[in-house]
Amino acid sequence: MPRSVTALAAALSVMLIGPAPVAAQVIRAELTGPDLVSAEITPETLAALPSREVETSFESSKGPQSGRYGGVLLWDIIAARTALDDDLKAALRRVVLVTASDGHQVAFSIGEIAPEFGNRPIMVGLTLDGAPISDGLRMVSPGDARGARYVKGVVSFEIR
Ligand SMILES: Nc1nc2c(c(=O)[nH]1)N[C@H]1C(S)=C(S)[C@@H](COP(=O)(O)O)O[C@H]1N2
Ligand SMILES: [Mo]
Repeated sequence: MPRSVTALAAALSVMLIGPAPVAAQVIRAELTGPDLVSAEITPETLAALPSREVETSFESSKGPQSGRYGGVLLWDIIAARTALDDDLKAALRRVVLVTASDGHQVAFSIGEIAPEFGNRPIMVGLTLDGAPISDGLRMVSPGDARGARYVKGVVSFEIR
């Protein structure tokens, strides 16, 4: 078939049946930990928890970045899905190891995020400057001077 005919056929099929559907990205991460049935963390399951917004800025290898992230406090997720908040003194030994799809890992400590201790507003981010973050859950670590803990594409939270 001449190229122009092929191009016309392709153009016609887009007009008639629309562009090929792009598979919607499934955004989900697994939360695991001691004495815990594993829980699924998705934008839908997070919608049941209080959301908040925070202005952030950090330094990166690409220069300074700033933005307004919306999301849910990591502490609120842990308090809702585990019993760690029942015995805070014992929980202070623990960390939340966050892993991304590319293998990037960072830890946040329970003492850092617990409201009665560090009270840092570390969040699981769902929006940036009001727009949904479409490529996965993003950690938000307000106050960090550098961006390494703003983990993109989180696939798991392991309380250890
Ligand atoms: N999954 C993943 N998240 C990541 C990184 C990474 O390598 N992998 N790099 C971090 C670092 S070092 C910085 S400075 C910021 C950069 O954020 P940006 O990609 O939005 O500019 O992302 C952070 N999040
Ligand atoms: Mo970075």
